[in-house]
Amino acid sequence: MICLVLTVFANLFPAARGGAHERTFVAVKPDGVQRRLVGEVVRRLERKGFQLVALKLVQAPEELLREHYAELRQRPFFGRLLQYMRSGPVVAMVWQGLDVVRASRALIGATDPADAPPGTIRGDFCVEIGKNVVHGSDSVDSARREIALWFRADELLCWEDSAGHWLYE
Ligand code: DAT
Ligand code: MG
Repeated sequence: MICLVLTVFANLFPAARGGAHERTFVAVKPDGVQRRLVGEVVRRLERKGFQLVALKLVQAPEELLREHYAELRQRPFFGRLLQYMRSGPVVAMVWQGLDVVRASRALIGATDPADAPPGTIRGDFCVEIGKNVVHGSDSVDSARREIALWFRADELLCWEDSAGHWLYE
């Protein structure tokens, strides 16, 4: 109930979002699923201290992907990007925590794996921009849009984080 109130409040007042309740959308792309990297991605976000709010294996429909990547539709690689994202199931997730959007982008690394330092997911597990294993929202607003696109409200679970006391002052 408290969680529902917080979610409604955060959606009504975007400036109030954030803090330990900030959320982001992360997806293991088809290459990551095929290469058995789902556990690795989950492990890195978990051990950082973020809280898993939703997770599902999805064969993403083309319409969903067009919407998800709408801002890239004019780019020359758009067709290839859609084909790649439809080439197998993806693992869609929502993670929550302090500055989770920014911090998860840092854990993921630069878009082009060649620019992603070792220690990041893209730096450690891939070589090409067109097969870069994982997606993470780039802002709190994109996160909100992407979460709403990939998940129904009742798929986002609210559960007491017993580690929270040890993670947050
Ligand atoms: P990111 O996934 O780091 O947020 P983005 O939103 O700019 O990067 O692009 C979305 C995806 O599109 C990216 O993960 C891989 C693909 N992509 C981006 N730029 C590309 C390029 N120049 N050539 C091929 N694929 C590209
Ligand atoms: Mg992006």
